[in-house]
Amino acid sequence: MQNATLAQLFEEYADLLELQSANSFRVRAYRNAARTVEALPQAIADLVAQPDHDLTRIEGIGKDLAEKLATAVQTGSFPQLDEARSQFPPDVLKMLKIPGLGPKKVAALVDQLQISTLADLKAAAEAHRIAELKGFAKKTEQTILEGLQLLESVGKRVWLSIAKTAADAIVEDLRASGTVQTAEVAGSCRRRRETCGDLDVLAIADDSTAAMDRLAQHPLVDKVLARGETKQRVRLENGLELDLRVVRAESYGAAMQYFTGSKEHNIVIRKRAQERGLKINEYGVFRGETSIAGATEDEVYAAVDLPWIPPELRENRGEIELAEQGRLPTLIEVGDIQGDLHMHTTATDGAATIREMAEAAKARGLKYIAITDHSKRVSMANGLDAPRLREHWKAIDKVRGQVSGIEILCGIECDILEDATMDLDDDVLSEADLVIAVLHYGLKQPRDQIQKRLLAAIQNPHVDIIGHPTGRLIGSRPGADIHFEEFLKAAADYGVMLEINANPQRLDLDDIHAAAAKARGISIVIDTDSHNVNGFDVLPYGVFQARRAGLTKADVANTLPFEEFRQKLK
Ligand code: DGT
Ligand code: CA
Ligand code: CA
Repeated sequence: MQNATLAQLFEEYADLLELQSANSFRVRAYRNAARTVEALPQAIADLVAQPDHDLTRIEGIGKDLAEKLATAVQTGSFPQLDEARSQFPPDVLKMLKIPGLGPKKVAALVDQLQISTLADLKAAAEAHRIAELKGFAKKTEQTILEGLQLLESVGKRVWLSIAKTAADAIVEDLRASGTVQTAEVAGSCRRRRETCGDLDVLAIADDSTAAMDRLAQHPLVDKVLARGETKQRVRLENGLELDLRVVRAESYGAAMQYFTGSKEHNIVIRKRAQERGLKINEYGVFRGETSIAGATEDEVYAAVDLPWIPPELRENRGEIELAEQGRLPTLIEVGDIQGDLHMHTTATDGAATIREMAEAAKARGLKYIAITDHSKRVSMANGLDAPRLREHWKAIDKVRGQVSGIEILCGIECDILEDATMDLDDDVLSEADLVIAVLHYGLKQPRDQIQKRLLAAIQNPHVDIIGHPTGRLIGSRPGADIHFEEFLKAAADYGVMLEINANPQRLDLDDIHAAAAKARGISIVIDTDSHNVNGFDVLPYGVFQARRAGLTKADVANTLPFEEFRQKLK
């Protein structure tokens, strides 16, 4: 159990005491305890693990607190907290987080309106039953409804694009402010996981005050949730929470390594340290009391006889073995991508013309693109039938003469229909330079039917790529139920490429399946699926997912020069 988790228990206990109208001196004592615990450099759990530990030797920890801490480390809670919890409905603590709802008001809502869940609270506010209570204003109902909305977004994982955009802005501001020597994001965001639960930012500074003040003032920061000597937790206006940890230069590499995680990766690294008679933590690598590494991650990995491991691979999925054998892949980089094979124009649901898309792609350094508008089944996107598609290709051919320095392929994103036939006939598909086949409808069909559809597309002599194979939308729509082994085997047998769709909501294939595709020698393409000229900007997210899959430049077909890429098309 981490100190931060222990601190949360004491905060919770203080909240519950307040709800019970306990003596304010007692409440404050537990809030102070939470802060003390949070700010401690050594892990309480480690201290408690020592046979002759005495927590009261730590300044600010008395006998009562020491006992509760030891119990909490061992059991995850302490009896007084359990007792207090049992007196209130579980949602009550969440109600306290709503701005404007202090313990007195929440207690009144529970007692007088028998509110026990957030749903009850919402219903009461909407029915204007709250304004009728003594001490409540009409305005409070509105505040409550807004607060409930915010609560819904808190604690939810967000797409990497949202997390990383916020983290980058904050890190850049800290660096530019001169309050830190350097700052970087760690955690899942640095590992480029497809979603982030919260943000973890590390900074070097001798004095944390200025950096923390700066963060508190940042326009993206909505509220400071907690502040200690070296750590500050804030809530961003989008509901995402961010931890800033200020460390010394000599610990920076160790802290980066520790807080980048993943936890699973770190467990193995820590074990390697133990095997070498070393101890590793967020402050450094130690032999006895002596620090032998900590300033850089290179040093930390070297101390356990490993080369530096790219953060995207740190999931304990075999990267440590590869590192040990000197076989870590040289991961693909955004700059390796030369072409983009999936995009839309005004012919269907895109916002830009063929020419605008071609020029925007060229401006971003791409050497070739495929225009792949929808086929007719996607009627709400004005999908193309054969005659319109042939006209569209003529228009593309015309743009080829107008925009130099970029090759443009006449493509189509063709639906694989629910009955496992293709939305367009073979004769028109045979005229395409490039065909992406996709599932859009009937994603919930039984596995056998989904499989039949995918296999039919793979076996179609004109299909080059299966686009966003599962059809999932991260956090909102599960993907189709695919028998992956069979699917990958067929793609390999028929030489069909598989897409990593770079749209941060899709990232489809995901890291695990892209790694499995690589293992079968399948070529991957990373596409943006752009619907406007700014759509190209999501490319890095596709590359991040490819890196998490361990893909190199050689594994990704659209890193090839145009002529070589064209050789791969049917
Ligand atoms: P998230 O926030 O859920 O997207 O995922 P992470 O990986 O960012 O996790 P987070 O924010 O809880 O912690 C950041 C890193 O700190 C995590 O990847 C590894 C490290 N860490 C956190 N808790 C522990 C722990 O109990 N033991 C160890 N060894 N490392 C931990
Ligand atoms: Ca995190
Ligand atoms: Ca965190």
